[in-house]
Amino acid sequence: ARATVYGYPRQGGDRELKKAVEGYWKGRVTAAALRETAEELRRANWQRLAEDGIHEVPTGDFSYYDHVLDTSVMVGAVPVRHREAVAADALDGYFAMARGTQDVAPLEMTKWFDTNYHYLVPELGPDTVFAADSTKQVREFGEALALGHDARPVLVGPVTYLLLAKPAPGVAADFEPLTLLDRLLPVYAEVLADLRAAGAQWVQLDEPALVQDRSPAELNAVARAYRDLGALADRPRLLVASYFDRLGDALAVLAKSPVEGLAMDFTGPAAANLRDLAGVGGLPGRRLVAGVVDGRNVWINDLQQSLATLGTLLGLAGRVDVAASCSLLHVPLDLAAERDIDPQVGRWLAFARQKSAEIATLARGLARGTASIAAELAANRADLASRTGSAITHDPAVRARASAVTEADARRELPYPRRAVAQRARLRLPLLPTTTIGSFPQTSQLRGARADLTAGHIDAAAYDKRIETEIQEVIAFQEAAGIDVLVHGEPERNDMVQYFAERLTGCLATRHGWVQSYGTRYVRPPILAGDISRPEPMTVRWTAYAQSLTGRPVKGMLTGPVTMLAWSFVRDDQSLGETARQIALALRDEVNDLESSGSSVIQVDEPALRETLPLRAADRAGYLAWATEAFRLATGGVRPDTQIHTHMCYAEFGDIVRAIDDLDADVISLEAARSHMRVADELAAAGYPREAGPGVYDIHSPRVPSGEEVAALLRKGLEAIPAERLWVNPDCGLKTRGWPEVRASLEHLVSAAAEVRATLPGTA
Ligand code: THG
Ligand code: ZN
Repeated sequence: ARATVYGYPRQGGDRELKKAVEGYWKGRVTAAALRETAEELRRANWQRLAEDGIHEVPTGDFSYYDHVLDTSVMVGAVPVRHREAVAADALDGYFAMARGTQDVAPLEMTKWFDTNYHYLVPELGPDTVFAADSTKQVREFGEALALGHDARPVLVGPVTYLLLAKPAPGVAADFEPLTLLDRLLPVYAEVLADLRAAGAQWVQLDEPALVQDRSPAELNAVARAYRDLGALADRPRLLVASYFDRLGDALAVLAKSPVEGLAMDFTGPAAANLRDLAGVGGLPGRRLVAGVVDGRNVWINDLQQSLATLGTLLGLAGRVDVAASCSLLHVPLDLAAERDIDPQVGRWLAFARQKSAEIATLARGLARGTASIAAELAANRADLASRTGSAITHDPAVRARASAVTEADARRELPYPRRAVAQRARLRLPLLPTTTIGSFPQTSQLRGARADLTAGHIDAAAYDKRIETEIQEVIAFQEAAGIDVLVHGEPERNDMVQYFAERLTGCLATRHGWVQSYGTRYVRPPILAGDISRPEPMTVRWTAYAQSLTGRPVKGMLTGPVTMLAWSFVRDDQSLGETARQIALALRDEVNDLESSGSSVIQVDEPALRETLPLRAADRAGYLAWATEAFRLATGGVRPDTQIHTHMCYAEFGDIVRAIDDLDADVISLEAARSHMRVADELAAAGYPREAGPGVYDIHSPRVPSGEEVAALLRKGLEAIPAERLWVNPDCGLKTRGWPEVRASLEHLVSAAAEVRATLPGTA
């Protein structure tokens, strides 16, 4: 048995790639220097993999920005609007597709299945002409070969590539990119031949789209694709990889195809692949790469259990190799870089390097028998036992409280219509009230103050003073601008989940645990390691301070339980619903404390509610049940006249409007400016009965909207939502924007609200 992986963190131990690419954008790094950095990072990664015991390394998984964009380049799918830039300079053209330029918009970005990685969506149409460009794949494979590695190129498979694409601008919305399959396959054939000529024995084709519900027509396309590619004379052996869930109906299709191997996920819910594989009679005479080490979470593997799985699989395939369930792109690079993690918890954790070592150990155990890895198995057993028996993972007080939760806890005292009356009486807001989503610009002084505190250059008192000054300025601005419901601006927060994770018992922050979110942007997801509780209030001090400065309501601002979960590494030893409930109870205390300290409006953000929706339709109802319960549990303890807001980013709410209603929030703010208030229509069409603030100012652009534009959007909103229930707010938080544009935009927003308000019946 051999040890392998499908992909690896790209950024380097010190985010060298981010620095080089952003340096190139700023003109501080030459194209040659960027190429050199990239080559060195690839070399270092393959060396790490080899040192950690991986026999067959992946190539082509590296990317300056995104591997789906790289695939678009490989197949020649460059949108018309980017062709000029690409023709002028391939590298600059590549970045133009990724980020846009003064003149052209970038490709759209969206989530890579249910991970927190975002890819650039291919734009295709009936006129798309594909053309093979195997340069990058061949070069990187050649590099690994020259360094003496046994290497396997990894490509996004043709079916997944097409299923991830969308109709190009100007193409009919019902155009199905999959209809281009026959045009795309010859391009893949050419790339495969080039890789064969370069010496590749195997090529991996990633088809994660096959773990989602697929129609018979789509499954038919899979059959055709692999029949045709399989029939090619001049090609390497083909390994078709799937991950993130079970293959389901696609398994039988692939098992019947002439490919030489399958790579499958056997972790979590995908463990059902084991049963399904037996069901189709296994893969006699063929290669099975078994993803038994979770590639997207940070926990150590249960080696004994994995060996048992591998043992069963031995009887189902000609040859079994060992891998992580998916690319290691989704986990941080190296646990050894962490200095502050409690060693008690550290022994439960594995990042990319540690996972590679686990894979190597399992491959050895499979090849030479368990006796050959006796020491590793014993250490692993002890580490696992220390987790099961730990007071960190089992806090009796947290467990008792969570199991005592009743239905009534997750329900407000009065139904929404009666609360709305009580809130109107208490808040006395005008029609079309104005507010913002929570954060104000995070200036370089603020970030500097935080860095100074971390480095010990200033003490906590000096830092707090700095935050108070910032809050004073934010409150003064909002009062002067005439905003109705104010915020404190969140100057004390770095990242909206990290801030809370640092203050909750049972959560861990990392120092270097960067994971690529998109392009050169990274996050350090907190690790939800144990039972979660709140030792003391987390935000009350700043919200109460802000409220003390003004007579207008100041919104308390919290991150909701589903988003906390979605943007963290979660426990794999209990259900997500259980963890969500623990977080919800901690947040409930915070919500109640905010109310006691004088907050009449409290916002609990759930931007991740939609994006966490399970990949398979059958799993969605169960998810939405615990997700909405967690939100209601967090917010259900306040008085009827305390107004609960929530906020979600991104469009496409259509399929969860019912769930949004189930949150039982009083007011929701949503992103809408770019889609010209389509969300308002969607809410209205679904009969959404509550107050809503579809965003009227697109904060993703530095552009300042005119008062006229905002007023026009508001009038559009009024066609769908009555004035008594319509709020006026930007699309999202303002922390990434600069003060000058925020000042002007919010002034326009307030004046537009006043203008439209004056035209409403009964207000003249
Ligand atoms: N926080 C967390 N996860 C997230 C988001 C978040 N996942 C989804 C979405 N938001 C991703 N969006 C971003 C936006 C900006 C950045 C990262 C992800 C970003 N990162 C800085 C960088 O790479 O330079 C580093 C930020 C830091 O210092 O912590 O700008 O909001 N958890
Ligand atoms: Zn948002």
